[in-house]
Amino acid sequence: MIISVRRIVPSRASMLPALVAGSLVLGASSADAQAAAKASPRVVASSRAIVAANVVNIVTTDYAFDMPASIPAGLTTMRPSNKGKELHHVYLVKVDAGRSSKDVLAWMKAGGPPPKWMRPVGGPNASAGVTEFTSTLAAGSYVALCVIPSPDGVPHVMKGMLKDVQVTPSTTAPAAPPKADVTLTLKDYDFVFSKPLSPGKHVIAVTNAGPQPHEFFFAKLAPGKTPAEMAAFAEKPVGAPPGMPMGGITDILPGDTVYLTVTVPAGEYAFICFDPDAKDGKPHLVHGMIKQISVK
Ligand SMILES: [Cu+2]
Repeated sequence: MIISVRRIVPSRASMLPALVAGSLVLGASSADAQAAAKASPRVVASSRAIVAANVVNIVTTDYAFDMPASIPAGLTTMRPSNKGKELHHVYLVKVDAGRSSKDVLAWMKAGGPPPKWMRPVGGPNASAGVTEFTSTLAAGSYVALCVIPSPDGVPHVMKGMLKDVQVTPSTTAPAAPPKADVTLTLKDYDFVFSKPLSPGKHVIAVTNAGPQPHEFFFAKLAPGKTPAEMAAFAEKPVGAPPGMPMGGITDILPGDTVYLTVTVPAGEYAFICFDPDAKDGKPHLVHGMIKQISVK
């Protein structure tokens, strides 16, 4: 079992502004904040615990999540690594008090519209390498599931790939979100980048402008392969993959913003949303939410 939740302590230089912001959030007086700003970073660090994102390592296998059952609320970075033969993702939903994975599974078996007691909050989409997903988690009950289908067409969740996760209240000041260098807006039905994606490491702020929930999956295309071929493979993974899965995010609701940290080599990429449409149930890619993007 490889399970760890660890807190990354920011460098001293980055700690001070975070503390001042945190003091205000916690309701301290502005005099306190000014005093804190004047104090040495060492004293500040010992007087209040200020942390960056919690890093949660998630190991996926066929068909299970190896991850902590309890994590503290606040800014959270999910770092998935896949030890399975098939691709997996983390589709995280917040559920009302008293609900659990049993209710989610019962709904999935029965079918029908998404229940009101369940709210998707995103998570890292399938990748062959390392993709980090960062968002702020409120305290409450959550369920992680994988809805990627096996070659037999059955989604992994139906093979037992779901897990209850409790997010516990945190007493530490909220950490600031990561600084994004590019923004990706998801909308009905398009992917809009704030600027062209260059080769290298990026922190992408992903916002859903709605009105429907959206996800995105992206893959580096093999030479001569198309986004349509990649989409077909993702829906029915048989034969040689037409590209390398790079990650993305699972469903988020309109108005939500999450962060994706990823390193992209130069090349051609497919960006795809598989979410079922609210009107006709067809995947959003059928409505045009599939795009080829050059990284150069
Ligand atoms: Cu899976």
